[in-house]
Amino acid sequence: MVGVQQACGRFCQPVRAVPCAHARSHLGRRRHGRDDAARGGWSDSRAASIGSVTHVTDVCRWDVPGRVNLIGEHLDYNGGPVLPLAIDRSVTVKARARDDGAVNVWSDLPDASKVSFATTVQPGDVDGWATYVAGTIWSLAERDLTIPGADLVIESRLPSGAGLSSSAATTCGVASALDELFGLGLDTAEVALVAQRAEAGFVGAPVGLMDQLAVLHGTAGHAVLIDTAVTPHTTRPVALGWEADGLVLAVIATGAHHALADGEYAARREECERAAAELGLEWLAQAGLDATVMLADETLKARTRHVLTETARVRSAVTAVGRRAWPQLGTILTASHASLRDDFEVSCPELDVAVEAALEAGALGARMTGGGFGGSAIALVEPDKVQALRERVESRYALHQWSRPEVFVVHAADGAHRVPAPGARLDG
Ligand code: GAF
Repeated sequence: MVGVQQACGRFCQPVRAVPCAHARSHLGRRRHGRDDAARGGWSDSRAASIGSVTHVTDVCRWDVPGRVNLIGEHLDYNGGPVLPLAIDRSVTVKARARDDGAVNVWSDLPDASKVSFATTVQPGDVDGWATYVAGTIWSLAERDLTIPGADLVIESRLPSGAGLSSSAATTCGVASALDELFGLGLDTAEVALVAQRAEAGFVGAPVGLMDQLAVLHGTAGHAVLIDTAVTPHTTRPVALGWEADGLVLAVIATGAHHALADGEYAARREECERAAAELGLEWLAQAGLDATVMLADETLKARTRHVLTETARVRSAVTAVGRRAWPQLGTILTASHASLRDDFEVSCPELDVAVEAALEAGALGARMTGGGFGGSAIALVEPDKVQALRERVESRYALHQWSRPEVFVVHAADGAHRVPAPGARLDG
């Protein structure tokens, strides 16, 4: 077995790579047993002949949701707790095996034409939307899991660039579909690491693991509390009772540019790592309240202040959710936004105006969600105020001559799951 260094060296422990299909059969099966049927009980010799694709499901299909992060922003690479939820908007990945070393990808994204590349694709070979697909195939190959070839169709019901993790949905969906198609034997934790490595090593965004774990572990009606201080990260469902109490979670997709690969995300991460190193800590979220006094640099002080106060806010939010204390939760969400705007400096005018307008329209609380620099805000609000919220945000945006934002309600949904596909089996 070979150790594979994951994207974010200090963040992820090396994971065993699996050199060939028959050696993988002992590995943990994906949860829900959703993929077991499709593996069809290969014998070792058949599994070893993976390159000839003689006994695989013809077509498989995975549906993977996007996510919003309720709270705990920029903590997943700082060893803090995060509380995202999978949402009822998803990406579907359909996959069919090939055996000629080629990968063809189609998407229903606007202006996306077919993209083709070799299974030995390398960073820089593919541009645009297909980098997430190519990156996943590259990430699998890094683990000695080079696939023989595939045709893939990506269909998205997530607005792209909205900070709702269409990238994690795509990478996790591609990894899950190829895992099923070729019997790669990946468990859920490995799918998350393959997907994260695709973004960090191929796309160039050194992300944490929050999005991947959220879209894989989400359950309807629940958020996922993730502890990123431990490796592997632990996940726990947290029941969300606000809908029973007459509230909904609205998303305001600002339409503003959101590109984690731009360098700002990496810069924040580097600042946090520098602050932790100066404090002699493994994780910045472990710092005591005196940490900001001990740091000389004003920027590092501010970044640390966000990480410490946000960590405390996540814990308070979990308590508020448990007590169904919605006004208190709303106040915590709004305080999170102020911290991201003022101390972590990852907001932008479009997000700030969205949050202000949501509060003016009567939301209990609102904040940006995700990496920032554009993307989406969320608001906890009564259903009959959603239209007023939409109109308020639209009129504020019109004053700035910004393009019209999209406002919609989301519900906590199940994570990645296999969808029965009509494809026939090829039995060699
Ligand atoms: C992005 C990243 F992908 C996540 O890992 C996380 O860091 C988030 O930004 C900020 O909380 O979504």
